Amino acid sequence: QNERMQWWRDAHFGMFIHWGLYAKPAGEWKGKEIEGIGEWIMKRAQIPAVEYRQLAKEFNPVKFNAHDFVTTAKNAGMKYITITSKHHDGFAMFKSDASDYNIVDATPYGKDVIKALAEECHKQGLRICFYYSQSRDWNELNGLDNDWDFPKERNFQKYLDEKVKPQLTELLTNYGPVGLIWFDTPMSITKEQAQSLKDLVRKLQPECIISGRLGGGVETDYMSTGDNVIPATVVPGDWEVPATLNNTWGFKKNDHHWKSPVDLTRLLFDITAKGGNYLLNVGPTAEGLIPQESVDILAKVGDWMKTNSES
Ligand code: JFZ
Repeated sequence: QNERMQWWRDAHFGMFIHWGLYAKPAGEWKGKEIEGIGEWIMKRAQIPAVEYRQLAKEFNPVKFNAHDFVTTAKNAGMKYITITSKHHDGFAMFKSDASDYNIVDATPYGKDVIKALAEECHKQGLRICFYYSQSRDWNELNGLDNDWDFPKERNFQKYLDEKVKPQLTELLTNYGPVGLIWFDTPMSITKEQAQSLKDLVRKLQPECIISGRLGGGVETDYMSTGDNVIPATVVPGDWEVPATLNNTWGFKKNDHHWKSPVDLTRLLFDITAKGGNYLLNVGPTAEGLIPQESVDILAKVGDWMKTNSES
């Protein structure tokens, strides 16, 4: 446990990346602005899965450059990157044999961005980590939480066996050493089901950390606070604050509510002083760019830390 956690405790600061098909509508569906966080647009607008899937046919992030992503993180002082390998919409940002609803098989782009990012992280000395939505999957008959397309009766175990476990196996086999798996919104996962996911991660990569949102009451390696929630006092143990730079995780073209570099620097010190890690999010566009505002803000956070730690 201690050995597995050491790099993470030393890291303090990481980059969260929410990137997927939802970057294409960017908060707007059929000319209407959809309220709420960008990556939830499918549910918020109750978009039928057959319709949402069409987004893949237009997803072509030709401006994506793994080197730029990792450099942006590194210059901000971040030591790890946690990227959405599959969010609640069910679309995999990596090549998957378990489901052809993935960036290589279903888009004109046809390249595995997770692979490019993992390789670049290994090269630049950052840890690559994967967010994976294990319960919610709005694209699958047997995944949880799509009640506008699919009947209430579902075989969640079948979804776990046929999609989640094979994809976790791919993620933990094809991309070298993985820093951690960030599970999310466990919903009705049972203890046995959660334990079987934990066992799988441990079997494939014993050094891989497991985040706090696995579910089923199963013990994980560290706790996540509520999103953007900072505890009032020093908290013992290992914990992390996942936080947004504006008011969304996934890209929304009309969200310009950016936090200032000085506020972010204060938050970073506040969190680390209380013993936690700060996982700060960027939401790349459908073209594959981290929004310029985010890049500029992170550069200033990095500058601030550098100038104040020298001399
Ligand atoms: C989840 C996701 O639904 C969301 O899209 C995003 O990925 C975020 C990082 O995680 O949302 C949550 C999950 C847990 C809490 C709040 C939002 N929580 O425990 O307070």
